[in-house]
Amino acid sequence: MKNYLEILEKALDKYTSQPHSPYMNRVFEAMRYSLLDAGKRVRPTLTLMFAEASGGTAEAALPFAVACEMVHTYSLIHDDLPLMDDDDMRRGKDANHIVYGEDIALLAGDGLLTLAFEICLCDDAVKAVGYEKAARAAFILSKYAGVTGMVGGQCIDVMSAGKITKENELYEMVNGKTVALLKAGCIMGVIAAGGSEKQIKAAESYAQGLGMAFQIRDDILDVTGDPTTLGKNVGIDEKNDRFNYVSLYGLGGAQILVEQFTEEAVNALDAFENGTGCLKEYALKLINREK
Ligand code: GRG
Repeated sequence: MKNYLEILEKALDKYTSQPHSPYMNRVFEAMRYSLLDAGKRVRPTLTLMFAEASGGTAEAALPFAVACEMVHTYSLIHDDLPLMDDDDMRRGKDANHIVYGEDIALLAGDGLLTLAFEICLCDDAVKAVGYEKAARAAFILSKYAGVTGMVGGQCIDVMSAGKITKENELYEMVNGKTVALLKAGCIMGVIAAGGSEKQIKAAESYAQGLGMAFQIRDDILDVTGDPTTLGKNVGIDEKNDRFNYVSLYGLGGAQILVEQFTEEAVNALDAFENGTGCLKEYALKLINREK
């Protein structure tokens, strides 16, 4: 498998290194604190892999991969705030608001969210894929990150605290909170490469399966995981009285679901002619992830 991580780290650094005034230094520092050298980079890695599987290059898809990771990082910063999950550890270090205070953490999240769309439509992106594809990728990112996607999923979570007891409600929440942004990452890769509508649909199906598997594995790790390896606190769902796939099916049943959803993801790859080996390998690797 290519060293996608190295390419991504360099690009994330580059796109947050622009010159800025002394007044803005603090918020840029806070943005970079949560963004750089941290996280598994699952969403942007998928963007690059799908670009290659659709006959394009990882390089051309890089701005969109960066944008997706920025939106993801903003969501983590906001999610850790005392008015949301009130968590003090993220990506192996103090949460953003612990270091920078709640006001700057909020702004760092806002800064990453808006910069993401600037990058989707920046000169590099337009030169690489043209205005039309860049605009379509930005549309996809806003749609899946927004109120009918990730923000909507978070809304279900906030409003239903402790009250979700049915699988269909849980499924809807996970579809928003976790699956939606993974879909954006995968689809943007296909768009950047000029892939077909059939490939866009297949990327969406892959992300559907992978996203469900990813979240259910997350539920398992919230019980069995090691905080040092995970880089975040565990036992959060139990502490917050949250219903999840482990409370519904037990640890063994939940892991079976992880495997079934991963199989669905892998089956969706038939729509691509080449370069799906790494996407298959990646999905299978996540089945037993410990972080
Ligand atoms: C809009 C405020 C707001 C929040 C959005 C995504 C989200 C909702 C909250 C984050 C908390 C959470 C547990 C979300 C589920 C998705 C998930 C498993 C996130 C963690 O993703 P990883 O494991 O994290 O890819 P790293 O740090 O590796 O990037």
